[in-house]
Amino acid sequence: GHKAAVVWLTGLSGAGKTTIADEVKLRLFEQGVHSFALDGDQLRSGLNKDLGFTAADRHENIRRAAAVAGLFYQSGAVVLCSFISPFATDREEVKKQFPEGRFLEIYVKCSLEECARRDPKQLYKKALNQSIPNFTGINSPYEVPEKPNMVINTEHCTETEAAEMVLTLLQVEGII
Ligand code: GGZ
Repeated sequence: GHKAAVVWLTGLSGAGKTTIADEVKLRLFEQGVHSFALDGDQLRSGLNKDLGFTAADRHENIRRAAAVAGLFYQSGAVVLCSFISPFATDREEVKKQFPEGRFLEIYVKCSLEECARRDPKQLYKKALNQSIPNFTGINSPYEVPEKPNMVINTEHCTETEAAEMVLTLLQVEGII
């Protein structure tokens, strides 16, 4: 068996949060571990449709995301959450809702330059042309986690290596 846990991936847009979560989800499924992935795009297209990207809206986005994560946690799943979650206070609030050792914060690190180079959705291009207000890293802040459980630098590792790092953390923490 496995324990319920919340794996919280934080980092810039394009850093690789959702990509890592998808790979971890696949690997956990192969091991018979029940996981569930939540991310900004998905929640913002439904439950959080009313929210934009001001600091207040991001705060509310994270509050609701944590509430949903809590429901899946209660069902016994390993919940993989991918949200920019740029504010340290918001991330600390989420952490408080889960028992010690059941909330793992992972900083998905990637330089702004590299994220802007990848730019899969051409959002950085638009943001740099000033056509997107409050874009993280351009005209909205990102507070780097001070004591994350793990840092994954996606400029220096493959998707597979990143997923293996997360799986190792889950093993070390006694979740799987
Ligand atoms: C940041 C934005 C913005 C602005 C749209 N700033 O890489 P993506 O496209 O697929 O994921 C990003 C997503 C961020 O949503 P989150 O819910 O994770 O943000 S937060 O935790 O800060 O509430 C990006 C897209 O939405 N996007 N506009 N202005 N990202």
